[in-house]
Amino acid sequence: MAKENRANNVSKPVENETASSASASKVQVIEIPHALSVRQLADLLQISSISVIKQLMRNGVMANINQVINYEMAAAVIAEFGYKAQPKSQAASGLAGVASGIKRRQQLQGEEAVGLRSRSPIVTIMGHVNHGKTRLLDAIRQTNVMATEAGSITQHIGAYQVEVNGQKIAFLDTPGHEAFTAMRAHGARVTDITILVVAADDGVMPQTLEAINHARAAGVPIIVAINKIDKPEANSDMVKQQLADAGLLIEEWGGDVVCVAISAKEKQGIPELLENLLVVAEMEDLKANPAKPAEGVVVEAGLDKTKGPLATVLVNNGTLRLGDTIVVGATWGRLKAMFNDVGKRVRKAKPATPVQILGLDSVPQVGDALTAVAGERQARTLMERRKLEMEQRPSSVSLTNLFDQISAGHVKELNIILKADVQGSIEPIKDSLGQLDTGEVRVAVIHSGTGNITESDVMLASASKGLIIGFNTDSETGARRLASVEGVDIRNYDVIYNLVDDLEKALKGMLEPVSVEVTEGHAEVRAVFSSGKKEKAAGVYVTEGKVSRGTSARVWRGEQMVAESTVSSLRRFKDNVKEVVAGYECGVGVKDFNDFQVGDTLEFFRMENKR
Ligand SMILES: Nc1nc2c(ncn2[C@@H]2O[C@H](COP(=O)(O)OP(=O)(O)OP(=O)(O)O)[C@@H](O)[C@H]2O)c(=O)[nH]1
Ligand SMILES: [Mg+2]
Repeated sequence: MAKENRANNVSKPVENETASSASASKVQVIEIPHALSVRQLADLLQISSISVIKQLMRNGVMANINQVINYEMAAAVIAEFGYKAQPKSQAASGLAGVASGIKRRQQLQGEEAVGLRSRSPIVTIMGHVNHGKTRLLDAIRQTNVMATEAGSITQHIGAYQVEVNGQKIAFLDTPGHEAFTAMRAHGARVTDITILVVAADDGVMPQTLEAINHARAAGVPIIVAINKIDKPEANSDMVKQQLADAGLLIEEWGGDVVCVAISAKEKQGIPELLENLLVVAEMEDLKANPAKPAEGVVVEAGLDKTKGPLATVLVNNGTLRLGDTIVVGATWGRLKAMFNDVGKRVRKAKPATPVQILGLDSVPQVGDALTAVAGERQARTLMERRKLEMEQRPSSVSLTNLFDQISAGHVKELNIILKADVQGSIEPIKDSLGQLDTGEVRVAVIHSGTGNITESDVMLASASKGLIIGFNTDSETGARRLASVEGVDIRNYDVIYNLVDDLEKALKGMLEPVSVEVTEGHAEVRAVFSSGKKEKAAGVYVTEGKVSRGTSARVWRGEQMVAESTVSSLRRFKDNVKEVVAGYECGVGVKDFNDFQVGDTLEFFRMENKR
């Protein structure tokens, strides 16, 4: 595509509509030093760094925001924007500051900084149902996956890699924020950039907002792809307005979010989208050290009937090599074979390259971390250590443990997912919660919406170590189940005052603990005998769990409870004992109860302070 053509996308400096035809004397002169950073150049031109990076790319220079470019490169950019560059006198040069900044950064990163190379980005596509995520993935794949030999089948391995202007980009094959957040909940940050697909005929929808909040919670930058612009009813401006309302201000409107209009169906705008992806990747300054042993993340896994356990991994640091000993989640193995995204055998995989691997002991889980180690012994040690870490991982945040977590320094920001019956309830609740910030903890509503609490909400809470507040709303069954697995606290309220009051108390460590009953065991009465003057004891057989002295007990006769009290005596043969476990017989006395009958059942329980 012609250079001039693309330059049209760049917002031109205000005073310069006629730069090309203007006489040299009218062109504004900008003084620049021998070298300066991209950011400095952007400041001088009073435009966004993204615009500078884009222009540099068009000139064949890949530079990130902190990179120092020379006078010639800067002058070329300045000219494109209709100004004239002129060397600045030495003394006034601002480069000293830049250089020291860079040096500081390198010192900060210490040895780690040595050997770091730019790596290509890993991208996830998100957006509302039917807005064209899958179609876009396919369009990118069809147009940009490196050509395979005739007849070979491109296989879906969970991720693929494309090449744009000699630069690589990796795409995760599973679109949607659910998969993205599920991985994050298990500690894996895979995605560098997310493409938010919004259909121009439908606009910003609930799951668009969800996707925005999921990406934000993860700190992953967003590029907007306004899709389906081939449709007659497409309305890009409406989408832009709605995005602005959602807090995403696109470049064209003075913000810094890159936005590209596309049609996945007509394969329109795809090259622009990919080029812009590279620009944002440059801004992110993604680095990895290919010389190190590999680290990566599992993005897909399964069992092949003939090949055994298979996993697709994305290497995010180091280089993965055939023959490497690797630990992947709770399993390990030696790398027997590796295939790239077009099914070709490869011997190594560099950072941000998806490969399918063979040789693992068992099937790992999506989101598991891969680490290359020196040998089997190191592999076993690492697996042990991971297991321990898993067990010791601080429990998730709940209202009851919140204060402890704050005191222990585990929580600096309380992330809340707020679901309410109607939109009208959300703002007042958000406002009230906003006033709860204490010096130590910030209260942040990272996602809010109307409707039931969903699995996606639970995953977001889990990944963000947050809790869910439902206002006049219900939890979906799947969400409730997932919440108990993930240890996510869901609180339901129907009065705003109570909601705010509970949170305030929790933040101050004053929340009354909720007592819950924990069953300890069951026993059957097989005999009744006298144990004191008037007291009766039951000869019981412990069928389940255990019975201990002092524990609470209920006596059941069929469906009816005939007593609730505590275990006052516990004997085995003639001896007083503290505890008797399932499978043994013993004598049990229940305080203030002397009316046992053979066939009664006893239930033992204790109360615990819990959420
Ligand atoms: N006209 C037009 N139709 C499109 C375009 N992109 C996608 N579609 C159609 O929109 C529908 C949904 O596209 P998908 O790619 O399946 O959407 P999705 O976001 O993956 O949907 P889910 O996976 O269900 O969330 C399909 O019928 C596509 O053919 C486009 O650019 N133009
Ligand atoms: Mg789809």
